[in-house]
Amino acid sequence: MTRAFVALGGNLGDTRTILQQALDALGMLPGTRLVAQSRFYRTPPWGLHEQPAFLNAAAELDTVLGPHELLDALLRIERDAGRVRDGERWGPRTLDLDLLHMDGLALHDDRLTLPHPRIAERAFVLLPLAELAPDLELSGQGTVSDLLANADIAGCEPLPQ
Ligand code: PH2
Ligand code: MG
Ligand code: MG
Repeated sequence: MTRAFVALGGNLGDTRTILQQALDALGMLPGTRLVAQSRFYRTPPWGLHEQPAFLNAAAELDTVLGPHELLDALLRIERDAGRVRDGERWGPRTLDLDLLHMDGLALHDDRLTLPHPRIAERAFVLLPLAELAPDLELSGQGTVSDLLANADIAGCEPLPQ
């Protein structure tokens, strides 16, 4: 069993429903348990500004899946939510699931880098992740709460529950 963290995001369609369905789908993966989910945050678009605001969240999983099996599962859940991958980099999307970290694992290949290399610069990842794992050490980057203390969280707000 490995502890894993996944970032969820989207800004096309009924994102609140899409994110909750994705969280449920994560918990139903083979050999996988959804340990915790963060609140949902409304966040200003990062990278490409002329697009609707995003909703972002994070999930904590226990899984027997290996990193590439889990990645394949995330891509399948994205496709099931109607994600099309012909759009712009950083452009609008119905559902984005990014594997952030798996306990004890550092790897880099053509499909996957762990920990995810761009967590430190993204408040929309750090805010929900800090609810689940403030003391998590992202090898080479620092702890989640240290990174959040240096992040620009302007415009990021939790949705009323
Ligand atoms: N995802 C992107 C690009 N920009 N901005 C926010 N606020 N949230 C996201 O999830 C996001 C983004 C590409 O994956
Ligand atoms: Mg992403
Ligand atoms: Mg992605």
